[in-house]
Amino acid sequence: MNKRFWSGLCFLSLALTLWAEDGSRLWLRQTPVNQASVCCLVTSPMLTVAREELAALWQGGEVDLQLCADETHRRLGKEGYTIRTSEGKTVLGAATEQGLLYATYHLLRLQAEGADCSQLNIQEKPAFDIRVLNHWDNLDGTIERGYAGRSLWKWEELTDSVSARYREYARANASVGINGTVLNNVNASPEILSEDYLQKVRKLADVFRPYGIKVYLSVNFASPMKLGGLSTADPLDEEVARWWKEKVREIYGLIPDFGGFLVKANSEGQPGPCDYGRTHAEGANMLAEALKPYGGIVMWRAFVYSPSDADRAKQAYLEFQPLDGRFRDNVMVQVKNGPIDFQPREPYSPLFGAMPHTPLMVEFQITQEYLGHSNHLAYLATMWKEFYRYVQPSSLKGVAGVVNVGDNVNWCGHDFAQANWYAYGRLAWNPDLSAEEIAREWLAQTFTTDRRFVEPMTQVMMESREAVVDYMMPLGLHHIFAWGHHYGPEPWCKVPGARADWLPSYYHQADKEGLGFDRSRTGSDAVSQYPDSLARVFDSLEQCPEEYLLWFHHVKWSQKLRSGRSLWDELCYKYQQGVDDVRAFQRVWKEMQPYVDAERYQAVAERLDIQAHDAVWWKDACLEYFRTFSKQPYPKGVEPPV
Ligand code: GCW
Repeated sequence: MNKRFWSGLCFLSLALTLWAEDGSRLWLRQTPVNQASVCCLVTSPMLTVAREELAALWQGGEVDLQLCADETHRRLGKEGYTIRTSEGKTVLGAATEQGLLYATYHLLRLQAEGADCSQLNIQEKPAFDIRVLNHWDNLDGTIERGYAGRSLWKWEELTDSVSARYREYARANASVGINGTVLNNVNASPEILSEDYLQKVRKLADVFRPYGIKVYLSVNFASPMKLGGLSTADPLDEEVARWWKEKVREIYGLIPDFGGFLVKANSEGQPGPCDYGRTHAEGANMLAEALKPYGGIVMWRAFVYSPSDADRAKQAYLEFQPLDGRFRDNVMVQVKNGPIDFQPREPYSPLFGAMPHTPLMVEFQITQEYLGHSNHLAYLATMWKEFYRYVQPSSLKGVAGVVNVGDNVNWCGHDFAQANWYAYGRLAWNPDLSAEEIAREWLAQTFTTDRRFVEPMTQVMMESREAVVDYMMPLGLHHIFAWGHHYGPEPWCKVPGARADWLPSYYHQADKEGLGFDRSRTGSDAVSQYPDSLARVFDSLEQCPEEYLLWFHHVKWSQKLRSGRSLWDELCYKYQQGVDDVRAFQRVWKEMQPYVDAERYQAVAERLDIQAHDAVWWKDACLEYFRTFSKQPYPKGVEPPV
């Protein structure tokens, strides 16, 4: 067979690969043109990555990578950078290699979006030093709350075989400025600290290093007992402290730039310092001391809810706020964005702002545990921006995102779920970016720069999370999910022997008078955990933002809301609105067919069908159930269940 035949075949298979679009390339879809001339006087693994990316993809002529020690670049810190056009060349400058890597991805992003790159003058610096992903991946390959296949980490193949996806994963993260990853579930197996697993972790760290990604591990607080054979894990026991110091020394011997530990302690059955009558601070500080000489940190989660009968929304605050100022400086307390648990909508957790002497991190959930898993299109940047309306980014040291990736070909299950991974990274770098501009840039890179696609789909993305709130839990309702899997509705759920605060009736409090959890001053008084000015607003039935109404108040069915409708009617309209919105998304998507490859078009269309079906399911189930209390008919314009 001759050469022409083979090259024809190669061309055909390339064309087929491009045509059979599989979503695996995420937002990094530029085709190599190999025409840039890249100048960089220093060599290192990280700069090799930057240079190769530019050499392959950049189409704007000569580009210069410069390590700079001047005042401007020193002020931009260890990850900031500049991008300038100077004498016809594009010059990337930074005080560090990592800065140059980020500058590289910034420049390539501009090109991919179709921006004018001929006169650039950019200065960037991340808002937070710590921008990490949290994987809830178990060592057996399953993922807690993961909806995109099994874990990316093929522990059984490591260290012999290193999957090519590890590099792609690191590249995707670096392209949006994520600089760390916690590899394993916070419900942590002690095994992760065994010699065997640490060798595997080291392999991953080696792949991630040139992309500026540090590796962290979740640790089980009882590891000294379960792995080390000690009789206690009491943080004040000298032998326990020594065990951790030894373990940390071993880790840094393998991974010199290891990031540190993430700990879920005394929460949902996990061991912790309180088992020995010690505080969270005592537990965290013991680990922090072991990590300190190496520059490592402890991220100590505040997701706790004691079996006390206080309103669950108050419990993390009650347990952690009194510990303010008692943590070592390399401990970050990691607080979920809301006081309960990643609901479609929650007010922010009152711990933010209440621990001024403790470095805090916010934990967001990128994986859609409570937002339709990877079946529903829900763009979450709008939710995270809502958090920043109340919480100053400058009051935080870092951000963590419970990520949605698995080993599915398209990483996240739903093609649009990739946008949440992307947006998480972009907002971790700069929380001032708008959700809308992030949606636009993601769409342009992931699908097409054609405005006829980008504009309507930006609109869909921007409305999508509110639609989910409307068809699942409007007006401040929360946690009326089906038991365990948290996918569908189950406001009526009863599980004999279950904790009251694990049952939906605890949260919705429906009765013949009305609906909602009374957290006002005359109720559970959760409002008082907020700063005075806000506490007053949340406390008042008239002033409370309606999106939080049933979170803070038990409201009469007949109560008139701002629309002039009664609570019951408004509730019905909101559920209907959610359903109508998803139907509108379906219609828009149909019109997008000419701009999208067949495979992704079909995949998204199928998921929108599921979402539309689920929206009706939620509406019917919730309204029929609440109607047993309200005893009212469906108002005009709201479809009764069939
Ligand atoms: O959201 C809840 C989840 C648990 C999770 C826990 C946590 C990892 O339902 O699956 O456990 O929160 O954040 O620790």
